[in-house]
Amino acid sequence: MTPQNCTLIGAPVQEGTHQPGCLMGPDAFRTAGLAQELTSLGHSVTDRGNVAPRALPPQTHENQAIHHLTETRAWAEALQEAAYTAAQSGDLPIFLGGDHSLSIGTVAGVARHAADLDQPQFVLWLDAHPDMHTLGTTSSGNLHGTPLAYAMGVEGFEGHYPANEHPVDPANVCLIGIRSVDPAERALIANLPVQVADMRGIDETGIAAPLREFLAKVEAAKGRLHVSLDVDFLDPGIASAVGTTVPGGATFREAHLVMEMLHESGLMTSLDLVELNPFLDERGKTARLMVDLCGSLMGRRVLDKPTRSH
Ligand code: B3U
Ligand code: MN
Ligand code: MN
Repeated sequence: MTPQNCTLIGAPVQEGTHQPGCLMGPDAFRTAGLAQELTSLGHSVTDRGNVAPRALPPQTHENQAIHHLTETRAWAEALQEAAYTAAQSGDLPIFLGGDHSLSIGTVAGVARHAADLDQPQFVLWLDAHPDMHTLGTTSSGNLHGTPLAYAMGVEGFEGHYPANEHPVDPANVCLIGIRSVDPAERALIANLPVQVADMRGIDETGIAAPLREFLAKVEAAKGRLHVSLDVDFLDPGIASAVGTTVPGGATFREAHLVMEMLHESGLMTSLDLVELNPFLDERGKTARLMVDLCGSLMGRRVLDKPTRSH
């Protein structure tokens, strides 16, 4: 295993949701021993502390449901810059959320670096939700429901979110774990060449097949891979510390398998850990599970020989 230099970047953003608590996410990851887990696997870790949002003048949108638009943009600008700088260093940036609106900044930031390198940017979205609303379609007004649409350059953010200079090609996006989709997102998915593995498909083929297919595409294109892991990708029975629990999520074993396959691919170049709400956690159980999954993602394995017999 190649040791990596991991950079932890805290993004205590919670304005993208209605429920307070994600603000405590970065410190919960630290308390649950993320850095220690990574160093025990031979990696080096630099914790850069938390990013602070920019100060911006107030802005509004005609969709009255939207809340915290100014704050979301302020975080997006700061995180885009932080992500770009971290990616340029050549280290592995790990963004500690914070709700999923932080990916408005992180994906655009790493994609800017991929464009500098003239490599295609790929995104793996591990989530119960597609997070593909625009400012015009969100009815909850929770902007954590918008980052993937923005990342792909979908229209509907102009003048409100930062200009997205390097949108990710929808053909380079894969969503796994999807089981709660709003009508506007359904329409968008139908019209875009994104790869989607919903739970119905996963039940039929297993979780490895769609991931293997996607990783093969990333490898063939010599792409860079951003992984965005939402706690609600996991089944609420094993991960309850999240604002929107959706039944029927990834099991403990499915989630570890995804992490192990990602590690074996050697393709991941940046990572978001989002939507952990420590205020809803039971004695840090979900935080510790997320750290445990990061262990598998970064090289912890059951045996020191290939698992498969063929
Ligand atoms: N699609 C719904 C629900 C949702 C999206 N992301 C989360 N929940 N975590 C919405 O509010 O946009
Ligand atoms: Mn999400
Ligand atoms: Mn979600």
